[in-house]
Amino acid sequence: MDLSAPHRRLNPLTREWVLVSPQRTQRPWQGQVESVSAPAALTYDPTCYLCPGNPRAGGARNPAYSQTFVFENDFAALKPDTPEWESNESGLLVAASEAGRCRVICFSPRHDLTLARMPVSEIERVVNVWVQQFNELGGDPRINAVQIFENRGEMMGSSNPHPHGQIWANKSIPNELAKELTSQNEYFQAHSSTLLSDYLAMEQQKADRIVCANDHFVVLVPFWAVWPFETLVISTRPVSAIADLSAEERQGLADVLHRITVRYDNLFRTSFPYTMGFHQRPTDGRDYPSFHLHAHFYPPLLRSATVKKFMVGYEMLAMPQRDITAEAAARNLRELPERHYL
Ligand code: H2U
Ligand code: ZN
Repeated sequence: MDLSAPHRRLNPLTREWVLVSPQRTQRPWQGQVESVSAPAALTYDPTCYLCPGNPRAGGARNPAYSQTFVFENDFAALKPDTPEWESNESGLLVAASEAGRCRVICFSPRHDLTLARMPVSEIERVVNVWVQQFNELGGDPRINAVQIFENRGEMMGSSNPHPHGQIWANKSIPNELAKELTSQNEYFQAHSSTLLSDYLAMEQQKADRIVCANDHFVVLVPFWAVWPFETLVISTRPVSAIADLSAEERQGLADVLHRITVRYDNLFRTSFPYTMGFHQRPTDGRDYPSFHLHAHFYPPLLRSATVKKFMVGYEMLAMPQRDITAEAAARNLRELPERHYL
């Protein structure tokens, strides 16, 4: 096995391949350079639609909240009372109604903070809100999948620097979750252990792709990573949802979220953009012992605060590809300090 020559790696969660071309990191760069995103300077911005007490674009006004604040998305992509229908013309024109709910979660009243710049105790409050939202939305019989996520930074399409995330919760199982359900279920049938606990045990032995860890969570660059500094946050105990975590495990989650986001900011000394989100069991009331809770961080930056990876060309038409290996990315992240550069 020569991992310095071009090769493919398999993602066992999605069963998709990624092409790895380590020799290409030498090539010159004359492409697009993004502007550096400076952190917000104001603790309160009178024009921000997420700051406490301010009016939102939809006409509502935020309360003078002092910790976290959840509201129904004023421009929701899903509506709870969508009438049910299905249509199928010769298997070629296929459509179905989709019911659901969209919510926005403000992580902090402070406009200038980010997860990386919030104390662990405040991230823990965010974790507790996620748990409460998972239980509440998942408890609705019309909702079978609860997708918790954060788009961070303009580069990822976030509309506002105020620290916030979203939840889209809907009836049918979304594509990514469906792929992970199948693979984890088949693995569990064959091995009587979860795919991610066996994978984690292998990574803990090798240690070369682990970025940071505590007793309850491990952050690593997965063997099959597509994005340059992509990471996977895995619970050491195989639970299927954040709602199953003990109070101590929730603290552990807040701790690793703090540590990985600080490392990201320190990597290129910028407020690091990413999309992150949790994958959890469906909320259809069934048990999912094969499903292992985890979070994905998908950051777009490649080699500096201004050089972004684009998923174009061969990647759009054929398969994803990366130059920097998962091992090199993990080493970069691991060697960074856990104190914020600011
Ligand atoms: P993003 O930054 O990830 O786009 O999330 C912000 C969300 O906030 C977005 O989905 C909603 C948008 O619809 N929003 C409101 O619900 N009310 C507003 O006043 C502005 C934005
Ligand atoms: Zn704000």
